[in-house]
Amino acid sequence: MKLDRNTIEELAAHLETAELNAQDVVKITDAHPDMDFDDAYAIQTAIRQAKLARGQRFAGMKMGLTSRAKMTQMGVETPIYGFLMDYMAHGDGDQIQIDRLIHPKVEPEIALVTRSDLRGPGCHIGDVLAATDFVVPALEVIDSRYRDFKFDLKSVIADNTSASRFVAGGCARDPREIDLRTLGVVLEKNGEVVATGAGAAVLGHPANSVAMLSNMLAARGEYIAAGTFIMTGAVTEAIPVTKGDSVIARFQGLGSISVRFA
Ligand code: OOG
Ligand code: MG
Repeated sequence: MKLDRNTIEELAAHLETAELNAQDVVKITDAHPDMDFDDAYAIQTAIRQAKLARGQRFAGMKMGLTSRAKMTQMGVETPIYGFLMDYMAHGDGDQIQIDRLIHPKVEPEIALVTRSDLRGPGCHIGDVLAATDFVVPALEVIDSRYRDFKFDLKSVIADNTSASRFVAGGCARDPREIDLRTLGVVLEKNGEVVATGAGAAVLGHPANSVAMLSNMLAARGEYIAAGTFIMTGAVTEAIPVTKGDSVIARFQGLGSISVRFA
């Protein structure tokens, strides 16, 4: 760690204020070029603690930058993780208020819910499949608090990996019954196909993303508890949305999710 406790708390408050006021800020590594990855996750954790202290509830975990499409789009090379809270959740068919967001983008994701604890290190795809209760499609709305969506890895980790809103919907399926690698995904905006992909885009298999999450958490003495909802990361690049846009994400054999931005 390179930053002291006060600076970590200050940066957490700075980034959370940007989120809650929907006002962008410059990336924090500009003023703190020496900060390291432990500092970045400590800032993210401080944001999570602040939300919990205000009575909001933990709703799950997310992996980010797990596909080549996303790494290329954002110019970063390493998967990262963040957390989800209850107020970020929307239902299938909902309207999402865009005025509360800065410059949102949508991305289709494959999510799962665990039925037993998952602990790294050494967690692999077999452990994840054995611990998975069901797989469910999801749509993430990311909204970087950084100006023009420009950041480096440490800045985006501190900013809770751009987490903003998410929708889980469609059909829940047993991961043993479907091949998550060949599961096709189609993203449509205002009736036009804007991105397509398949589950294998996510680290070869979306369950690998959860194994990686469990191993990354283990490095901090944490684990994935039974019953955790986990989004495994965008299958395609993220697509910007503006007021009035309708979005549908279709998942082969798992149904679809639609939202409108109002
Ligand atoms: C970082 C979050 C990436 C994903 O699914 O890859 C992410 C960003 O692109 O702003 O959530
Ligand atoms: Mg995502």
